[in-house]
Amino acid sequence: MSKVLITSALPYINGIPHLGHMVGCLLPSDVYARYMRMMDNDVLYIVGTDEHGTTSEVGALKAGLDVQEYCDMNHKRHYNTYKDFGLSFDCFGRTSSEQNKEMTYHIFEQLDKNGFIEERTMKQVYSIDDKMFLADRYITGTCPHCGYEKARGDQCENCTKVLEPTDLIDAGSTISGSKNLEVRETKHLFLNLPKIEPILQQWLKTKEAFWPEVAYSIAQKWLKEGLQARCITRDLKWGFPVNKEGFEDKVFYVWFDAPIGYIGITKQWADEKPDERNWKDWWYDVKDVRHIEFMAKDNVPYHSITFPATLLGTKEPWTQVDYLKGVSYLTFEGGKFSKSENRGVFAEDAIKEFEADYWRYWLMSNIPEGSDTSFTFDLFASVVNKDLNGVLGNFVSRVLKMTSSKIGDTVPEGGQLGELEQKLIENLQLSIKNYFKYMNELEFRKAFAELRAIWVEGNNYISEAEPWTVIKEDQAKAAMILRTCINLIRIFAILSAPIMPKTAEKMLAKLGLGVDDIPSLKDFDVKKEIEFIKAGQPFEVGDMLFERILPERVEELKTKYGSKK
Ligand code: B3M
Ligand code: ZN
Repeated sequence: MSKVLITSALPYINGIPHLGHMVGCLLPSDVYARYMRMMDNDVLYIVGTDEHGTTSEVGALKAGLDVQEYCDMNHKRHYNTYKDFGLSFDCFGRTSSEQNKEMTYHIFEQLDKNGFIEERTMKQVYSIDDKMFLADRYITGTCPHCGYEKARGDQCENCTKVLEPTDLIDAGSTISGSKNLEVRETKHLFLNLPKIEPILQQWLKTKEAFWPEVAYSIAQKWLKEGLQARCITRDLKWGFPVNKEGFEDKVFYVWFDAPIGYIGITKQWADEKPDERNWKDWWYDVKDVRHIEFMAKDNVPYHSITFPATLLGTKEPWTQVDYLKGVSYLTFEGGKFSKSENRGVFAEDAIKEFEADYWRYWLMSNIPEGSDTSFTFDLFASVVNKDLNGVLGNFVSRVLKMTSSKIGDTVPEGGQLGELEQKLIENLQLSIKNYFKYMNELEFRKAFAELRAIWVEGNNYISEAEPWTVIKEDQAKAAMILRTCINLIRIFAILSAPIMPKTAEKMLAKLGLGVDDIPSLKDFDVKKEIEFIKAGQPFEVGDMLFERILPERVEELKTKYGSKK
């Protein structure tokens, strides 16, 4: 059994997750975690909320709560949403935990001891009207590199270049809108990235063959531009107070302790059962762990450069990322999701419209792996109607209804697999091999196109085998065909479980089976599985698996979620 450590980027506590967040890191990490478990790996899947920074302070202020209360409340809200979406994390932790504080302090001390931390007096933007230093994302202005007018003080979303707030042209406070800003001097701590660069370069070389193009090229682009020391402290109240003399009134920058959060959350998980679990088995001086990280593309520089450099700078044997899945953006009808403009589908609302598996399937089979992808209700409805209701749902209901009406409510007896079934097995063997290959390579679009092709095989088979005609002359043969189709339902359920866990459960339940009956995928052999369910097993026709989304409903949804204004 291999150990696979899976982490999703930790969503900001103040953000309301929309479909873009779901597909950017949360869903792919879950689908992969489920698949890796089914492949018999020892999986640890970590998610949690990223809680520090000005955004939380401002969010709490707006909500009229203190920051801790605000974070407690939102942490639960995030947790519930992700549970509703079927995320199967082992721990949903928090970057503000005591465990993470301990890790952050330790890592900082090591960096400092090794000479990678330096003090600098710097100029920082102070908002006179807001009476506070404005951190990073609370300053917007024009990007000096690409001219984008809404660039944030920490990074330009448009060209992905990392910025210092003072780089921005015509900057203003996003809290009050005030341009009454002045630059004041303040003392801060910096992570000396140029000094760590040689070890980082060496480490990065070992990753070229393993990282997807998107991630590796972003990392290389960053290196080419030249690394600069990064400020890792802030003049804020909410955060971990800096554990260094003279800096106690400052806190660590949110991006310093956020990725350390993966380790901190693992410790939270281990602390729940100290006799059984040890965080070090996953993070410290271990050779048998493969670490896969999932994130949206704007997070790639931090995870391919800053965080690895932070860990390398400790000169301790930390587990580093082995594969970094960077995902492009999902847009909403070609534009941005915006809560304030009531535009786009947010995860909490999505689940009230359709069960999680509708979204899981659409998002994962359309995941923006290459360029950005646009969500539209027309596309959504067309995929649900064609793939889920049409190809998969229709097959299941057709097979069970036909068997029930022509023979009865138990799996029919008689006949033996013939030539057509051999051909079916061969086709499935090939498609399943490809499906597993793409899943192993984290090529989700290709994987789910293959899954769909597997369902199509079932439809092709029944059309060709024509049990409704055969039954008139050869009862036994018709029974064998329908039995084979019922076995296909089980096979489809098993293979669909990583992307549509609830649907898989429903399909199995129709056949009197539960999720515990799902076999390992490791030695999955269609030849054996196609005859797994024997004659005599009772089944239930039940409801259709998926509803059809009618044009009127599509129009309603478009109006409700701001597709048309
Ligand atoms: N919260 C940024 C984001 O959600 C940040 C990720 C932290 S991962 C350690 O885009
Ligand atoms: Zn830019």
